[in-house]
Amino acid sequence: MNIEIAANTIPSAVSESDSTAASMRRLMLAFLITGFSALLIGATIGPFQALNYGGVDVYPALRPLLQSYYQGLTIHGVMNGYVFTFFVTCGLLVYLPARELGVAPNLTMWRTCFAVMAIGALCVLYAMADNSSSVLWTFYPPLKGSPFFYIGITLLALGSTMPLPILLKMRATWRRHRPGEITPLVTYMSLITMLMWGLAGVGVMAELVLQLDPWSLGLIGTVDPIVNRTLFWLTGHPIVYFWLMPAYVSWYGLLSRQVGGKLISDPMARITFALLMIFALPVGTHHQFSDPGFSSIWRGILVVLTMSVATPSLVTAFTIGLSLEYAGRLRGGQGWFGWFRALPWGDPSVAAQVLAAVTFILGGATGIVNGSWQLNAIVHNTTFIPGHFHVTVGSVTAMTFMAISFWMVPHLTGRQLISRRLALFSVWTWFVGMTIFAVGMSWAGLYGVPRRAWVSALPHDTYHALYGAASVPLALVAAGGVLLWVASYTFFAVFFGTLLFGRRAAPPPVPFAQSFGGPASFTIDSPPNPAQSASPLIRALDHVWLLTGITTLAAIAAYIPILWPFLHHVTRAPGWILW
Ligand code: HAS
Ligand code: CU
Repeated sequence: MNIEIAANTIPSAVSESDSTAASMRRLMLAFLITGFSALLIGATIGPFQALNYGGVDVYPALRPLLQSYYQGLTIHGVMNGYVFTFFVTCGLLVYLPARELGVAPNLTMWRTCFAVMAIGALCVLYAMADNSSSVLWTFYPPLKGSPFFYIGITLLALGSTMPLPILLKMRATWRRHRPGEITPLVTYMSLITMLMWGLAGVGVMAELVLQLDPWSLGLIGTVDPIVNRTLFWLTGHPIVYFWLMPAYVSWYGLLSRQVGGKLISDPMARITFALLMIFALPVGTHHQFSDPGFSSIWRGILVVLTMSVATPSLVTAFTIGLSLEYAGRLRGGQGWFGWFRALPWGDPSVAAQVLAAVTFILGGATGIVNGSWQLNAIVHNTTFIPGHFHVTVGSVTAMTFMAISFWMVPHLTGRQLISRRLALFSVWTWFVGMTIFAVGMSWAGLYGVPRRAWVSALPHDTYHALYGAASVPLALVAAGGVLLWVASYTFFAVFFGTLLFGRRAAPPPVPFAQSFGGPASFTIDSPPNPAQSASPLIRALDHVWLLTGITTLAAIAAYIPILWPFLHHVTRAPGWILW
């Protein structure tokens, strides 16, 4: 297909009848449905784990479907953390830029991305379902799963980087027609996210291709656990930004329009993304504060780097906070909090994103605790950590993706949401459930309750002797889990109900936000904006390869000194199957 011919006929006013536009919509819908189907599986299992901490052991009743807590936890983490997020993100970060630029993506490449990830997801699902690979989402060796598991993860990871060349090609096409203009914001944010992820993926790819794949196939006999953990976290910290940045794309790129205002600052969004990219890779070892082999000097540097990577999120809090305030005041909100109340809370997409942002205040605060070396020693490997990540990925990412689906399913299918009220109910219940759950988990962690432990299988007396002091927070965990069940099933009723039974209506457009001083449209066939003034800093940030170079150097500088000694003191571990 000639991409440029398609480009001039795709979105803007004339696009909807175009066959490429129809293919784009179908493909985006496939990414969305597959992603949310994975969440359906993951979210169904989650509350069993919450009940486990509340002392209720449901696993014996779940046999032969689930053999153990660990099998359930592996499926939960992998389906939610990898499959759900990767599918939604790989759809979104191609679809939104294509719409913003008015340029067709390379559909063959995009379909390949889908197919590779789908095969990967099926392999992993098979390996987890037969209980051969209850190695949890971090798959730390020497725990040893089946080859299907590792090869499936390899395919998922590989597929998830495929939007990068698609984005680069679309941007190049757009720039040829609009010389001198800087990359439009949504495309910029998507591209930086994918460049960051492409670089970060090197860690886990090395781990899988050089160690875990051949090991599980019996081609090599042993692996080195510490080298593998370090390679995993080289990707494992950036992955949390691969979950966060697509949500930020929506907050910066769409939300201000959805609330009826404007984005307060386009440059702040760009600076945020550039900083997230540069700092994401070098901080991976903050997940290894308790691992042997790191010097105290490095651990000290790591604290500084971790606080640096939190800074762009603090910037986001103020930029998004002010953008919301602006819209709230335009809508007549007055005083300190009147603007907050005046936001369009009746729109489930808005409510989901604003509530997600509110939970992220707790997520950010707990992240800063984790990133402080001394405090990390108290909370590491306790339920405090899952407490933290359920108010980050479990709220910010999950709720923002739900929010996106509320306008996107109608946009893609021409079917109205079956019930705005049910959508709002699901969002509020998710918010309340996730907050109660996370507060309970974090609080219980401070009593030393271990994470990833089948505590409910202990004899009743032992459970109470060990964790009785934490009975209130653990009861909150169980209650939060049950609420999340209600929330997720209500959400899925709205999501799948809309797909199947939504009333036909004119599809809403993509709600691209306008920033102060920015043009209304960036599509390839809209009038050029030669006057679009950008500061030297913003022009510099548009040199994405420069940013990629800086990030690569930062990652090399951080990781060579760490890996070098490890590679000179090799540990050879055979595999363990403990479940
Ligand atoms: Fe984390 C562990 C540090 C952010 C996910 N993290 C995890 C794990 C996951 C995870 C999954 O340093 C566990 C992995 C495992 O299984 O072992 N994390 C941080 C820090 C940040 C952070 C410093 N994490 C995230 C995000 C995640 C995520 C985002 C997913 C999406 N994390 C750690 C550390 C560990 C860790 C250690 C290892 C712990 C251990 O020992 O194992 C920062 O990026 C956070 C910065 C965020 C902020 C908040 C900004 C607030 C905003 C909202 C504003 C509100 C508005 C609403 C606008 C500074 C943007 C207006 C409303 C009004 C009411 C005004
Ligand atoms: Cu991290």
